[in-house]
Amino acid sequence: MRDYLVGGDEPGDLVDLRSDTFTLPTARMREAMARAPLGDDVFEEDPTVRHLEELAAQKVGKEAALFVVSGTMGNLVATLSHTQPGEEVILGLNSHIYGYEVGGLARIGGLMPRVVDDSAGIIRPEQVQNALRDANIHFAPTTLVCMENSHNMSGGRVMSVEQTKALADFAHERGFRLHMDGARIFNAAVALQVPVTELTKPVDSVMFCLSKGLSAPVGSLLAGDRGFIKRARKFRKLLGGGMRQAGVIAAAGVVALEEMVDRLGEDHARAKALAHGLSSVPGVKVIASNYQTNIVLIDIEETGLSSQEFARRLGERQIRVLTRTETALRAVVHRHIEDEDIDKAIAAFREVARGS
Ligand code: TLP
Repeated sequence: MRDYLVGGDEPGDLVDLRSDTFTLPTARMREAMARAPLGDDVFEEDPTVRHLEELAAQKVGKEAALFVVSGTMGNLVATLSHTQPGEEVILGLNSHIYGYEVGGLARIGGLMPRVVDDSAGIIRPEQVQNALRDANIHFAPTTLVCMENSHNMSGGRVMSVEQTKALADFAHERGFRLHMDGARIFNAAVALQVPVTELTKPVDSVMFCLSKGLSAPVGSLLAGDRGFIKRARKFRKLLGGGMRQAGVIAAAGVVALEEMVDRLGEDHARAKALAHGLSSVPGVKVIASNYQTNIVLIDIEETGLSSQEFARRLGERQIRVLTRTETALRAVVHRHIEDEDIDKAIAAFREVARGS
């Protein structure tokens, strides 16, 4: 039994590459959760939540931070706090906010999305420029730009400090704000070997997740200046996200930020090993050949199997992945994936690809 499993958790022989969201809390997280001092966080009286928010703000170089239930809630609260209904938001066609957050931007925010092509994982100032239109009575005014780092749908690609600064400068020159969906911003910082603040300082707000590679069971943070976080706190309440003794879960988040960032490089190294190994499997292609963090996209079209069927056959061999398109799969490496699991996964891909 692997050390992160306690009675009742899933057995350890499964290689679960579906997402880093499947990571279970560490023993130190469970201890911290049991010991955490608590209070009512709607009254801002939970000392553990306050500690987590202060630590988070300091980690990403912002004045303040807000603990939210999920990345989806953090992004929604951010877009609501930056805008008024009826405004236009520029964001990537493949971004999580646009494609995977149930349309909250439009439905709850009353916001008009205008998309640019982020299939390479980045948004350049020229693309935003091309999406802009002159002031005209017909148009919804643009006030916000959203970016994503690392970029999930392109296979975890990263946007550099220079690219982020260029986008932020462009947005600010035009009076727009820039929000970063940094669900995996620590993966990006580790991959780029830069302090995370270099990536987050240029943006007006950043959301990042504790519950992905950092292994906390629940929660994300939204960080920005004090006025922004004050508005965000109100929107979090509106959405039903005012939690009470939330220090129980925030305690795990503190451990996540203090202890789990530096090890992300191990996941990246194993993702590379997986990508290299899969490249040698006939019929299998690793899509984003410059995969940079913990996500690997795999094209299996040449095998003649649909991605659903390929994933099902991998599942029979105790390897779990998600389908990304009809012909592509996604594998995400995280703390529960060890070297032998990478070997097992490559061997299973080989078997399924050759139809044995
Ligand atoms: N991503 C999940 C799924 O929703 C696809 C995953 O397994 O990758 N931003 C980005 C870039 C994300 O990848 C995710 C989650 C979120 C936001 C939302 O976070 P949660 O799941 O906490 O709402």
